[in-house]
Amino acid sequence: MDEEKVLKATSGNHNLDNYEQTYENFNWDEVNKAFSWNETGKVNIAYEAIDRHAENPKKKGQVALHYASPDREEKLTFEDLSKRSNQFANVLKKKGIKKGDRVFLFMPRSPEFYASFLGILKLGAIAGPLFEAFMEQAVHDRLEDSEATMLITTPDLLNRVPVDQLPDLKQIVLVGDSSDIKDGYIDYHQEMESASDDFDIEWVDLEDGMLIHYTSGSTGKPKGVYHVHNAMIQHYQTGQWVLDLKEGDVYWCTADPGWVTGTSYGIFAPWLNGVTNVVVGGRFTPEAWYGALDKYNVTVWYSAPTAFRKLMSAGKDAVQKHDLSSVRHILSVGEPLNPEVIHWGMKAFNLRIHDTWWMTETGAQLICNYPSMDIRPGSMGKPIPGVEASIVDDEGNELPPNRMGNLAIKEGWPAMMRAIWKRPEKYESYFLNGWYVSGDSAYRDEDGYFWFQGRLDDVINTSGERVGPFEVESKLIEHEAVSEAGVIGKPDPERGEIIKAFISLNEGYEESDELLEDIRQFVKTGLAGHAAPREMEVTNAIPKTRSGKIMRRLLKARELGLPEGDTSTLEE
Ligand code: 6R9
Repeated sequence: MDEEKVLKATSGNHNLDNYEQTYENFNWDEVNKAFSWNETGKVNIAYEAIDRHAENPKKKGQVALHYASPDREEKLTFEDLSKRSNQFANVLKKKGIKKGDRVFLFMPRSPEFYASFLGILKLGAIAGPLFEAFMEQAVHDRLEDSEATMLITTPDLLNRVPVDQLPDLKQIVLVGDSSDIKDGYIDYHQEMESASDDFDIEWVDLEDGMLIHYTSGSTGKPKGVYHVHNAMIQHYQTGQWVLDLKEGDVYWCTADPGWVTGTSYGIFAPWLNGVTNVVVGGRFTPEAWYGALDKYNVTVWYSAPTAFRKLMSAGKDAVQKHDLSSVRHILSVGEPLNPEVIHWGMKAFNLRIHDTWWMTETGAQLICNYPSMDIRPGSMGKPIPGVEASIVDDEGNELPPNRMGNLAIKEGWPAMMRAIWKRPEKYESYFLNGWYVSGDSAYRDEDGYFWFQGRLDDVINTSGERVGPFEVESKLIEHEAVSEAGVIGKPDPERGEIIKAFISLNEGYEESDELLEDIRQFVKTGLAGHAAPREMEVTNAIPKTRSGKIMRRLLKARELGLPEGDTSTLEE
């Protein structure tokens, strides 16, 4: 490695001060000592995250949540959050919700979101957070597959919930003004007013479910990735090692809880560590984001390359208006972190940006850069202690350094998903020879640093959102003018990838700018804004396999002018 390119470890008092030594000696059982379940055998992640601090006279008055959106600002202490989530758990109990039931949340980030989410967990039910940007089809697929019996949403979003097509969905809680709440719906604020703030928490088993995150694959409907309370062991520990959280920190994770980053690291890691958490609602603007760092004196900041790239392109003026000196540690996740973004971070903050790699399925961080470690820009870092990572071939055999292959993790880390909801064969398909095979390709250098190469399947990563081409194609062909569609991710300097759609038109339709825009809008309103293709090309030959599968790999190769590879299965 060219020494000039390395960003040296930072000095100071870090929670993980000797990576190599800790890696050698660490055992997950040690983490149990941080929690009372070690003695009581009783577990609930919401207790460990919130109530434990609310019971502590020194912690209960500390701000747990600083909430800020353009039209609302609020702060809640650990005691406030404990009480509000108790109230909501009582509301759920009164409405007949039981342990194991799926309760979904489809609403913007707000104090009510966090109280509801924690209340669901306190009752032992399973929470399913959905992006507020989802449109009708996306909402339908997730509620149908999970057989959710209750949904918490807002009056504004209700028209995207196809209630009549969801036989399991029995109750809807609306968070909004009483005047907007029609008969037949549960009024959140009214119920909360009369609910007790005392609740006998449901003690569960470490292996009991708490959360389902839907994520897209390259084929088929989105998958329900199922997580259990045991994940807290890793959320807590990576909060220490990777986020380097300490007493007195103010932490901001910019991710929405519809994405796993917004739950594992937007809820659990900071609160399990008793740290003040900042949540910023509303749209991204450089002004709002720099403003939040400044106003709340954020010390530890977790975001994504797509956001850093936007801040980078906003230029110096935006930075200089703010005092960002409180920030001491910055992290990134979701896509490869470009070296030039790391270099921008050095200029704007005089800090290194620490890349972290993990997935919805892994539940928590696995391969990371640590403050006490040299950073090689472009590398995802090294596995956390307690986790074995490797590069394997398609048979599950480990490959030597510098060989590209499947990025794989030895089965059995604490936060690993425990199922794909109702699809055991899908779950099994992730594992090979004792390895969890991630679907990413990567290599490991001689010194143990991992380098990301790309997705092996066709999943598109646009501005940090994972979009399954299949979902977009399905929506495209629902448009009356579209007969066939093939969707790929096309490399883009700002968004990582953009969605490009190849479509063929039904007879009687002529290509025009208006028609293409109409089709784009159709996807946007039917699926989600981020799922709408930014580029579209009309073609009468979408390559498919003999069994009828669209060959996205081939579309992409042609688009990028790369060799076409094996086309033996191509339909003539
Ligand atoms: C947490 C999260 C997972 C996929 C993953 C990979 C990509 C995530 C990355 C990264 C390069 C990183 N990814 N972190 N690629 N460098 N540091 O992102 O979960 O939405 O399930 O996406 O994202 O391709 O396989 P999820």
